[in-house]
Amino acid sequence: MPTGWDLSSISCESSIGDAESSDSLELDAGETITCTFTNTKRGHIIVDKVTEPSGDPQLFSFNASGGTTPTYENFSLTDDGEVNDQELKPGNYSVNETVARGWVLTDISCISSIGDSENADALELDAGETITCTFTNTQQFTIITLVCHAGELYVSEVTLESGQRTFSLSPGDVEGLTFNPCSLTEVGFEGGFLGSTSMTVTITAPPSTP
Ligand SMILES: [Ca+2]
Ligand SMILES: [Ca+2]
Ligand SMILES: [Ca+2]
Repeated sequence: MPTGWDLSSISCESSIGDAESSDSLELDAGETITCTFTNTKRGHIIVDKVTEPSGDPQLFSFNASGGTTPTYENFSLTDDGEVNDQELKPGNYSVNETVARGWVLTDISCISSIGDSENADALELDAGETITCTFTNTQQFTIITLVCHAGELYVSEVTLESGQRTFSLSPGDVEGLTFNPCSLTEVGFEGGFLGSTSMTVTITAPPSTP
């Protein structure tokens, strides 16, 4: 059997109406037996990962299901790494992503080599078809740590650009921000934005303990 092919059926017909099996043919005088071997080509499901911003090293896990011998196996991807390419028998499959913390799944698109319309959660893989699905994730800014002199409570504002993960502030960057002689305190901030190129964040430092 050539690789990428399966023997899907064998049928034998006798000209005199006998029941015939290809592994034990009983040829009678004047009989013609016609055997048909049918091979089915496997297809491919390819999944590519794209991150915004591009090339982020974050690993994304995918749950895959469907198929028997072989089954469609789970896998993980990064943007820069190889795509996942599995050779499978024609049938119904699905693939979905476990969205990593700090990321949003912003697009899934699947393209069929034979022009079918395909959805990642209900793929219909045909013989010889290649379906390529691209999962795009957009990064939220995750943890922003503001290091400040926390001798006193202050409120300030900064503007973050899309894709920006961290920032730091210096005296004079922001109106009202002053550095008092006191111990350093880390202030954690978590949030995210989509659909805009910038947002303004209000940061409130906690009261210090004397
Ligand atoms: Ca016969
Ligand atoms: Ca990629
Ligand atoms: Ca298809």
